[in-house]
Amino acid sequence: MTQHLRTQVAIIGGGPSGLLLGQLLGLQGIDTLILERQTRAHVLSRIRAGVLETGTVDVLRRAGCADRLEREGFIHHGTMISCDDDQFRIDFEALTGQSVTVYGQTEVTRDLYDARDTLGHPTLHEVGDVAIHDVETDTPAVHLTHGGRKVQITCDYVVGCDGYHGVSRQTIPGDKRQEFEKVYPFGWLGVLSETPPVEDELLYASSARGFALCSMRNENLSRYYIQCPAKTTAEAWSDAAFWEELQRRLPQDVAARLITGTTVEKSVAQLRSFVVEPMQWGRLFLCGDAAHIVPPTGAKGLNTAVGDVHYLSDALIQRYADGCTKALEGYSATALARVWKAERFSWWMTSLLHHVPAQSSFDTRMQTAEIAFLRANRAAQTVLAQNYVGLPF
Ligand code: FAS
Ligand code: PHB
Repeated sequence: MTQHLRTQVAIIGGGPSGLLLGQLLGLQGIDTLILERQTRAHVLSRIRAGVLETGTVDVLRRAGCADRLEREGFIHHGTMISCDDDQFRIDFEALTGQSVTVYGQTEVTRDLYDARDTLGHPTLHEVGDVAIHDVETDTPAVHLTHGGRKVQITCDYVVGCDGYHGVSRQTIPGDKRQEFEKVYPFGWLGVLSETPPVEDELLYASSARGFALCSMRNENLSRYYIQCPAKTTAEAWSDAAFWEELQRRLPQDVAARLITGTTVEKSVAQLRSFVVEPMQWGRLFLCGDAAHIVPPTGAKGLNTAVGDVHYLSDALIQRYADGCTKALEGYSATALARVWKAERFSWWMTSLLHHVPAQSSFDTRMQTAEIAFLRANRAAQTVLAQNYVGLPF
């Protein structure tokens, strides 16, 4: 027995991209149906991004989902950068007049789910066998299984918000899509610890032993990362080994102040840069990690996803308001213009601060010289600050 459903916009993926798109469209009376492979609890168990650009906060405010963020988020007016024992600050406020907000992606996703509950639009969790059909017609469809039944959804548009491993990108014919990828020869080993952050702001540390990042979620929950070999597993690292390696990559005065403790989460993220072109095909549109991936060094993953949702939601709202499809037809070009700038910045920050295992002594000198130039040059610091706080939509 097949269940037949109808909606205006079918959204595949109930992560931040899908939930935010559903919220912005729903507030304008546009029907959406979100299809999520995992349980809600599983989605909310993920520990990912931590830094929100100014523009991201503005979009969340427009979506009516920024109340808790404004109460509990931490405004950061700058960030620290260190090279071995030397450190300096990039003053976002002085250089750009803007700041960033530290507020975990997990909390953003929780707020978006709560908002969807209030909106009352449907989300199907634990769906399977999602397949997208007829996107080159005016009547696209999504077929899936849910609760042991076959489900067929007819809709006006399909939006793939299903991340890097989702199905939507593959729906664009192989000879019509172009993929750009760089896989980095290292990963990030990240921990959450119920300890006070070592600094009031983030610290991006470059050292001969490799990269480290000191971040946080609140005054008693810290987020730390160290660059690790690509094939490392979290299980291979004891807490003691992690803390010792982190301290060896930080300036000595910072390492001396580090408060260690039992980690409550430990995971390894592989690092890659990836973009697919185009980000639309017929009545299928891609948002977020379904279309692009960045190494987390520049804190651009979630923020670039929000940029896509900003453009696509505006285009769909216009189409349903007055039938004009001009912005919809131009979505991919508009979104990619901002995506590639985020890709460049993320690649640049990653190349600057990480030591590739087999890099030459000349490459190491180039990194040292670039960090020294950044330390001393206001124009160079302004370029980093403008990209970090977020380029305009
Ligand atoms: P997501 O991957 O978050 O969500 C996609 C959703 O689609 C998932 O819930 C998935 O279950 C679902 N899905 C997949 N296939 C499906 C199917 N066939 N049918 C139905 N549903 C399906 N960014 C930062 O800025 N800073 C960071 O520190 C950072 N750390 C990260 C660490 C890891 C391990 C990962 C994977 C990413 C990290 N990111 C980070 C990037 C991350 O934050 C993404 O940019 C963000 O999750 C993008 O959100 P979505 O586009 O919604 O994709
Ligand atoms: C985090 O807090 O998880 C975080 C912050 C900044 C980054 C990456 C991750 O660049």
